[in-house]
Amino acid sequence: NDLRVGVVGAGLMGADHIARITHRIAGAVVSAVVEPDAGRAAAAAANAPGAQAFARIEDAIAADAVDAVLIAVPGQFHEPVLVPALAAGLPILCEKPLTPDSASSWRILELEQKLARPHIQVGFMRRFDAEYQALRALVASGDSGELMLLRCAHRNPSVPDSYTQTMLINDSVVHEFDVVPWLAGSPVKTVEVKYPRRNSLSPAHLREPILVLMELENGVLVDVEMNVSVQFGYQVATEAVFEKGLARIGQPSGLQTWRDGRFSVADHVSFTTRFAAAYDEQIQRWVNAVRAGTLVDGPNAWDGYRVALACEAGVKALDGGVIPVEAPERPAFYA
Ligand code: ISE
Repeated sequence: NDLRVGVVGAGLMGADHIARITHRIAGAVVSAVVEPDAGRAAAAAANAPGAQAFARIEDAIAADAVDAVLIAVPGQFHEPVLVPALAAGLPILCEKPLTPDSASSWRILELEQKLARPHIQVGFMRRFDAEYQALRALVASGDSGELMLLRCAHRNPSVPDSYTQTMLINDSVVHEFDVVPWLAGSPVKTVEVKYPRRNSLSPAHLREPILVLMELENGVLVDVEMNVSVQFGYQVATEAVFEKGLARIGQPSGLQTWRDGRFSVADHVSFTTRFAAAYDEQIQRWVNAVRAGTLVDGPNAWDGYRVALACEAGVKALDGGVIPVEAPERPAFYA
């Protein structure tokens, strides 16, 4: 039987996941779309034939319309969906972040631990990108010697006016706070933020780009250029510096053209295409895990909590200083 997925939120990511599940994922259907905005709900319904529409997750659960929940509303609305979904014992794929801060993430961990096993996977899709996986395997193999530095670029063409200064950390660098420890096999110990000259093309209320410096427990140093007004397109790239060599991921790999005396390579303009294959892999593996009864195959709520702690340090670091990241003991439940 196909897994009946209820998608909560039919905005940019929700609509993308609805189309993905309907057209590209095996073993699952979108059985419910939970979206109070009628226009968005109608637009999403076109990609989810047969899905029921609900205004609230509680109604979808009461109607027994879903076997699993995919949460794609903005982060500040995750907790009110996670709570009833956990109470109903449903498996959950929750878009990043788990919740907006560590206190609310901790509350979710406490609720989840009442169940027999972890039910929440967090949508840090970079872990499913083939190049990120290859780089992680290279680090783990030791073939190039020890990893010493990671140089990360995270560039968005532009952001809407609703994007605030703290979102540089909570909405964007949040991805590096998940994927860097996963790549390097070591948690973030401290965070610092430096400001280069401001981009005059940034929205007036933003001071960016920023340079985020992380020191990991194992001594690896990481710099992240977080730039949300780079204009030309969307780019997420990493260079890893090892004792015996270098590795690079995220280079433009689109159509190459030669014309009028110029050579060019197509690059992405949005994360929806840059990470399309990673999103597909993430959702397919989650669906497989839920159908197999293991429920989670990727970053879990504990990872989401650790990222929330790193983000809190990152937000403090926006005001200066080298800020330590809290390092709590992992409950056996998440081992
Ligand atoms: C957005 O919310 C994402 O998750 C993207 O992956 C990231 O690149 C972007 O900066 C965020 O705003």
